[in-house]
Amino acid sequence: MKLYTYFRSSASYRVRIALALKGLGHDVESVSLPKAEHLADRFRGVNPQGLVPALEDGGHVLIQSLAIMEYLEDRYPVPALLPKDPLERAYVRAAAQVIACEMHPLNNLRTLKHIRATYRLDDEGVNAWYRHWIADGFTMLESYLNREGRTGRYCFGDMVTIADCCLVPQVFNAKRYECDLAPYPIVTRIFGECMRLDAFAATQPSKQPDALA
Ligand SMILES: N[C@@H](CCC(=O)N[C@@H](CS)C(=O)NCC(=O)O)C(=O)O
Repeated sequence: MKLYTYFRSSASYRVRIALALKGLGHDVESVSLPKAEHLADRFRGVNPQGLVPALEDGGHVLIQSLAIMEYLEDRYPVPALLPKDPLERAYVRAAAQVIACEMHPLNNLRTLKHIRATYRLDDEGVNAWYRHWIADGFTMLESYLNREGRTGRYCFGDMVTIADCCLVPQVFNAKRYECDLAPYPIVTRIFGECMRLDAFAATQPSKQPDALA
């Protein structure tokens, strides 16, 4: 397997965690977002969307971190990152999608570049936008996790799932932009629990070879 990744990419971090949890060794190719390598023809040949991550397995290229994690779950089911019960699976997928589908796209690099250029925003304006959508998303996630009452050490009891694989990278992003996380005690507690696990700690942005390069 080969993972196309960038150390600061939270969508890539999700997949790095899932691969680590499942103990799946893989080659790594760094695709630098600041150098716009993701937009070059070479990488668009891998992922026409021009987004990281992408995962090659057995000559097939997979894109979209949620689809990649579901593929890994189907292909390499142990240890499981989704519960068996359909309602429980839907709960875990919903928590993952609040982050990956509602929060992340609004604060993605291309979105930030677009609002900066089109609406002539300065750093302060862009940061305000960023923090707004972090607060909006984490408020939604916190109240969902609270209402469902299914959390334990992690989003789903004491089982690590794809919801945790999404939650941790999003908290990293929020911390990078100095967002106030005090209003989200469940989210931050789960973050702390996950970071005690090697699969989350060893794959974090600052530990990646391209961060150290
Ligand atoms: N929904 C996609 C999002 C992928 C994505 O947006 N990746 C970001 C890095 S986290 C990226 O490549 N951004 C480049 C850009 O916005 O130009 C997924 O989950 O894989």
